[in-house]
Amino acid sequence: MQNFKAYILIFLLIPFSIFAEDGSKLWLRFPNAKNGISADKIISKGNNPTLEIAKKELMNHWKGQALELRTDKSLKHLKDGYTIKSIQNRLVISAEKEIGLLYGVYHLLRLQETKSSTSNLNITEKPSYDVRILNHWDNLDGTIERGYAGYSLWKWEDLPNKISPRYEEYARANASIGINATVLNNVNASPKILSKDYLEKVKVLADIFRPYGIKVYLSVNFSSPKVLGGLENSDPLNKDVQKWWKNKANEIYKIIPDFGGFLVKANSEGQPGPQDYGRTHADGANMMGDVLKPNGGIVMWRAFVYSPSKEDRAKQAYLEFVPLDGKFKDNVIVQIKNGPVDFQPREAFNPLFGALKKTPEMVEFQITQEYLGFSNHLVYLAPLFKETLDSDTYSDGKGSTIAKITDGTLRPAKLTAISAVANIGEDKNWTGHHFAQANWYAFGRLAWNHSLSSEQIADEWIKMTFTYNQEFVKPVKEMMLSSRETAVDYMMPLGLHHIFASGHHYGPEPWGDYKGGRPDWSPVYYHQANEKGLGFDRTKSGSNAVSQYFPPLDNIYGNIKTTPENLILWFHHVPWDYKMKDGKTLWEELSYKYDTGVKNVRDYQKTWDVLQKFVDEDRFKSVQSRLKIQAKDAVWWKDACLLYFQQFSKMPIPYDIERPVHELEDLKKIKLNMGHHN
Ligand code: BDP
Repeated sequence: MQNFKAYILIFLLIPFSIFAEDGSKLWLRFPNAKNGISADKIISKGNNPTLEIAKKELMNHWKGQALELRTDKSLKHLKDGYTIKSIQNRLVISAEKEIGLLYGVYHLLRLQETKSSTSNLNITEKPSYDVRILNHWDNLDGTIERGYAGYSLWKWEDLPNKISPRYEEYARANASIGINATVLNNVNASPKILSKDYLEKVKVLADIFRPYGIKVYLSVNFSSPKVLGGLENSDPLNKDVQKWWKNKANEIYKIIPDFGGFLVKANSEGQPGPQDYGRTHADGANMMGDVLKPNGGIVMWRAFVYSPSKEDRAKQAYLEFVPLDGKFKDNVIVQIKNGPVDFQPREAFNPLFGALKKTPEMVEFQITQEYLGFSNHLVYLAPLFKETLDSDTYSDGKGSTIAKITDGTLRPAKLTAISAVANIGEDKNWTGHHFAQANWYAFGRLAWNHSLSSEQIADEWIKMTFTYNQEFVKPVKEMMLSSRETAVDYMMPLGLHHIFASGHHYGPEPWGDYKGGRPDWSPVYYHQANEKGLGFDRTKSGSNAVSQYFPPLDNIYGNIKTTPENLILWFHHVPWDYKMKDGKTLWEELSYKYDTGVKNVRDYQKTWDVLQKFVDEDRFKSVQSRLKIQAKDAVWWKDACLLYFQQFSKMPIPYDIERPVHELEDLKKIKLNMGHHN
């Protein structure tokens, strides 16, 4: 009888353990059972909730040697970091704080899961940035701006009473890759988030995240004093307004003593801000800095500002912020998108990096694939993140990379930070596409250590998420590493940008013009195609955006011969018959790039299909069907762009390139119903 029951149990469990792979475990795919080491093999002092989590993780999952977890005040210089050392017959993890110990435990588990050696360890880890933060663009009604993995994880209606188990899973996943901060709500912020009711809900999340080392921040609406507080205006120099923010900050800190601070989108895309009252960004940011300062909070003030003016959109943030350099309080950080336009598949880096010499700067990346095929396309973003971080701005001489400007190396800063817009939603696998999990993972790993290579990060992720079998790891890694360039090729090669369908930004719409709309939201503004050529002239003869770069970059980008070809159409209006470095004309080069993009996606389909035996059925099929969409979309992009641009180049599509399968007129009729304003 006993046996019989056991059989039934096994029978019931088998389908779940072998076949049901919904991706919900992310890269933390340890078996559920407690099969780690026993409590007596872990030496530690004190009882602290974070330490308890660290011990629990070890007891559930660590199959190696006995351990000691040791807090050590002399390790303060490592910040949230830790050391792991093999000492005689045990492993000793030391850190200044308990959170460092937890990070050390996840490091060990990563070594175990990737089948790396855990003997003779002598590891020292120190994070590249102090604040490693996700920005959720989640609205209070449960929708997510630019979210492609379902509705928001935050169930505002249910909070503060009903608590989803996913809140803690979310915290654990972030802690496992070193993310230590989160902005819960959309930068297009509802003033309601600061109401008492909502703060009580936020408190519940903050309490759950705290033992995992994660601090909560909020996006705030600049008009909150007026809209929520009923004041006459929200002028930052109005004493009543200042008092309102002070009281609000105090109220928040009473409820959430370790509250991180505010993220602010002001005077951008219709959001209110200090300029509504003739004040500057510094006036607005400093007022908020002042009220948060007594409790150690910070302000992340976004530099993503532009308005429909005659000025090249790519120049506007620089023009507004450079004159304010040195005017910001010391707990204000200017948060700058990687490129000067908007999270395009490839942009030149944002010239504001390095240009603010007396103001701390931080990068904002976008993990959610607003401009990269949503959760349908497989695009591994570590190479994009690295491209930005490794860009040399020359601001303080050669070697002034964006990483070194923002991590405190070149500009000693009180606090350093790095952020990214999350791709997380309530989908079972969190991110829609299984491979989009890798982008969340990669952001966390790079925020912790920006010198890791894209390859190293992909390698870890694949092994932990799928299998460490090299027959799988190698081809999947190649696919991931080339995937960003592939997307650039089939969408916007050679520095083309923002030729997306307006509003949803999913498919191509190079014909999109601004009749009745805003020029700076229209593809023709960005590609400038005409009989002569293609591309945006940002040299001296054009918008002169090149002048915003430090020498020698201003000259390098200002000269068509020295501009890297992957940005040539970003900086120049290039004649159709211009000879590229490989001898092809611009038109031919463009055609081949689109074709390469399509071919690569077809190759990814083959790569994936032969790997079927290594992957559970659910995840295999899910990725396979999305690759089909990606392949179709790539052809759609290629046909739309080549057929449209051909009207200007009047040149034939090179002979050995696959013929278009669409009519331009049919493609122009496609109207996806995906909503959104710009
Ligand atoms: C753009 C998005 C828009 C955001 C805006 C921002 O299209 O939805 O609100 O950026 O970052 O990429 O504020």
